[in-house]
Order: sequence, then structure tokens, then C-alpha cells
Amino acid sequence: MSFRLRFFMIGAMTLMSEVQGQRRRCSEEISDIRKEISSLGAMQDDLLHALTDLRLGIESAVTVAAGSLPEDCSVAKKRGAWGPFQMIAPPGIGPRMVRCDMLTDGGGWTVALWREPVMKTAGFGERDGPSGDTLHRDSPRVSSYPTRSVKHDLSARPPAEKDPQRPSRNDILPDERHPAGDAGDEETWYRRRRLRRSSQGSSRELLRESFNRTWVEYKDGFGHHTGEYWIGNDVLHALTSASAEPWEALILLNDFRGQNATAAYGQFRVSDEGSGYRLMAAQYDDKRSTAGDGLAFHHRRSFSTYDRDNDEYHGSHCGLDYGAGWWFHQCHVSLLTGAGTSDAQRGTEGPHTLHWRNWKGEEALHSAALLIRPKNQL
Ligand SMILES: [Ca+2]
Repeated sequence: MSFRLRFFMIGAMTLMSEVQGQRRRCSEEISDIRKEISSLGAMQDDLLHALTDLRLGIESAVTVAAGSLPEDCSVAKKRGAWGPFQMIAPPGIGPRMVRCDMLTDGGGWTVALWREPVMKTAGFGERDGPSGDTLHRDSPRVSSYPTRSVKHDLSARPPAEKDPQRPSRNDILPDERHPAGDAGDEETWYRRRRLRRSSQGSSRELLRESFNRTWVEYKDGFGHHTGEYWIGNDVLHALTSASAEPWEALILLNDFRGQNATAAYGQFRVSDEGSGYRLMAAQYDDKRSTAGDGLAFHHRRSFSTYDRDNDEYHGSHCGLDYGAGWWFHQCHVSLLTGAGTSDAQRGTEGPHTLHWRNWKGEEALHSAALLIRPKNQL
């Protein structure tokens, strides 16, 4: 055997030995990996069981909590709560935070719709005002609290300065007094804090929530309870149809000059989804109202959105044309879900804006609210 052949054979045997060694190591590693996979599978099963237990626990806790929560703001008020934000559990609906009006016209109002611009620096979801809990902790009991004699004061904004483009001195308020003092009600106190903070180094740009939403969004509700929001058509139905007891509604309107108006309805109800969330807004109360009956045209109409045409206008789609969800007819007289305008856009007019034709034509309004409560709750 030549030296070259012998060298080749030794090399081949060494290589084979190396390959066999690596193969053995690979088999061992594969075996280890299989064991780890098996172990991970067991852990996954454990984790899934733990998650299931956790979900059941949370559902159980939510059920218990919902059972002890007030169904609406009027019940919360009867239990002694008076803060502007409350956790309620409408019948058949899970717990949710809403804004309440505990002062206007006897209070106990659940806010179904809130339209009010928010300063840019505050930002939705990043409120710098106190929470309802904070207000409740820091504030006096309702029995010692001054009640308002005026019908409402939604924005607490006095008439604007002569030059509407210039920031008004009222937007940077001089003090931050506790509501126990003589600063007014908690809404005003809250607003002062918010305006004061958000005015520091900020522009006058105002944020508005988009109300050009889908059917499902209007069904479930959207926005944030400390800003602009729609409570949800299912909630409106659940609250106003839960019993034979009638519900009433109060609409609050403010223009950009600080003027306000109201529209009171002795009967307010919203039907279920199957019948198109039909509106019942009757018994307009002339004595308590100054804005005109802007819902008469919408009485008994179904709800429409840009993706659901239930209006009475054949050949047209009001929700799509005006970018809002509403009880459109052919198409509307009032539109509280119309486009909100910024401070710089004050004076804007148009059928797509947040407006109440019976009061200010198609002039875009600064703020609006739709309040509801059981009629005989007081
Ligand atoms: Ca139509």
C-alpha cells in the first residue's frame, strides 16, 4: 500500500468517526429539543387553564360589580354620588363610565351625548382634570353644595371678546379655587383647572371627536367619558326601554358667543336595533325650552350612519352625505352629531355641522349635550 493510499484511508476513517460523533450529538440534541417541546406543551396547557380560570374570575367579578352598580346616573344620585363621572351598569349592558349631570334641573341626568371641544394640549385619553373620584374626595357633600338657579351653563364661557381670534382673558382663569369656596359648581371648577393647565404655552386649537362613525360604533358607543362621546344606541335602548317608566330628555346648546339654549322633552325613548333604534322624542316642553323643537322632524325616525341607510330620503343617503349618525328623515333639522368646529372656525355654517336649526340655523355650535333620566325620579 502506497503511502498516499494509506494517508487517504486514515483521513477517511477519521472523517467517518467525526461524522458519527456529530450524528450522535445531533440525535441527543433532537431528543433534548423534543423533551423541551413536550415540556412547553404542558406549560401551554397549564397557562391556558390558568387564563380560563382568570377569565371566569373576571367575568364573575364583573357580574357581581354590575349587580351592585347603579343602572344610571339618577340611581347613582339617589345613592349619594354627585361627581360628574360615574360607573353605571345599564340593564343587560356591562359596566361603563359615563358623564353625569347632577346639578342641572334637579340632576340625575345620564349624558347620552357630549359635544365640547377640548384644548389640544389636554388630548383625549390624557385628561389633566381630576377624576370623579378625586372630585368626590376633595369636594363637599351634595347637601352643602350650591345649586344652580340658571337652566344650565354647559361651557361657562362668557361672551367672546371683540376680536374673536384673540384668546379671551376668560380662557386663562385667575384662580383654581376649591369647589368648597365660592368658585361655583364642580363643572366650572373642573373646567377652570383644565383651561388653566391647557392654556399654558398651548395654541388655541381645539380637538373634536369624529362623529362620522359606523353603525357598530354608534351601537356600542365611542369617544371618552371625559371628552366628547356617544353613549351607544344599545345603552340608549336599554335605559329608556327597561321599564314602563317614561324617560325624559334635556338638550343643552351653546354657541361660540357664549349664548345658550335648551330643549326639554317629556318623553324620550329609543327602540332596539332590530327596529333601527327608532327615536321617540315627544312632549316638547315650551316652558322649559328656549331652543325650539329640533327633534319633532326626527320623531319616530330610525337611526342611520354612513354605512346604514335607514332614512326617509329615497335616492339619497343622509348619513353618508352629512358624515354623521342621526335619526335622519329627509334629512335633518337638528344634527347634534354634526362636525365640530375649532375656535378658529367659529361662524362656520352648513348642514354638516353640529347645529340646531330652530335656534341658530345652520351655524356651527360650540357645544351640546343630550341628557336623559327617568321622568319621575325626583
Ligand atoms: Ca335613503
